[in-house]
Amino acid sequence: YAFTRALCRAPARSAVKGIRADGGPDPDFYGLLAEHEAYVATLRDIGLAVDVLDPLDDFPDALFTEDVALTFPEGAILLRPGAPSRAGEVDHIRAPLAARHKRLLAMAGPGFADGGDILRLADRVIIGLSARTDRAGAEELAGLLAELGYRAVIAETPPGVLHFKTGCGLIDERTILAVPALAACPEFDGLEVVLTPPGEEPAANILRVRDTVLVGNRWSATHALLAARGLEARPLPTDQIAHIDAGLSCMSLRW
Ligand code: CIR
Repeated sequence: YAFTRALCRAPARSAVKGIRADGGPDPDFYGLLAEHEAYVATLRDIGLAVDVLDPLDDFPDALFTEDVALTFPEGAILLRPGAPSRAGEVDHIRAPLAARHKRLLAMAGPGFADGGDILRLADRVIIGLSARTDRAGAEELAGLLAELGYRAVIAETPPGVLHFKTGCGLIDERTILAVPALAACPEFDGLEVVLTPPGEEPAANILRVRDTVLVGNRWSATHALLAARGLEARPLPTDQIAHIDAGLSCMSLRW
């Protein structure tokens, strides 16, 4: 999480039609825009150089740049997002990543993987299987990660959780915040697992950036828990992006 750069994409008007599992109401466009702007401003305030790509009206979910690629100081990997409506987003992130990374690898398929299912730890990368990331995709990705020097392990995402990181996020190198359904995840071996406070399961998608942890502003018990551990926790609004099943990690690629 010692990032220096991030790549985001401004929400298109079509973002209000982004995918949601529960068929709930559309978010408010201006509210969504404000949440995205607050997020970008916060990353910049923490010290990251953030580039914001132009909105893509044909791809409502394209503001969630995290899902279409993985980025590391050593290079980037283009993924194959598991939702058919998101597959075309990859073509639009290829050139921006090629301009910013010396090495650009790409999944060839036939499997799928979403960046929201990938959690990078100090010594390994967890790939969570989900409705978006299948075993063939996870195995291909593990091979590409090895080319960049990263060891991967494959984990299960609990049923009903969209992405692996919908249910967990890094507090620090040795500590993870997770929903109770992930408490016994074997791939968390060697880490301290801190559970989300009751009723605050959606808070699990925190984002550690340098010395700061971004947390949804609705989750006061989670904020208190992080602050009690001596962390600088910054609350950010996420109510509108939550309408389309997103949280804080989804809105950027970081390296
Ligand atoms: C989707 O279903 O793909 C978007 N509506 C939300 C993506 C959230 N991304 C993430 O958790 N990394």
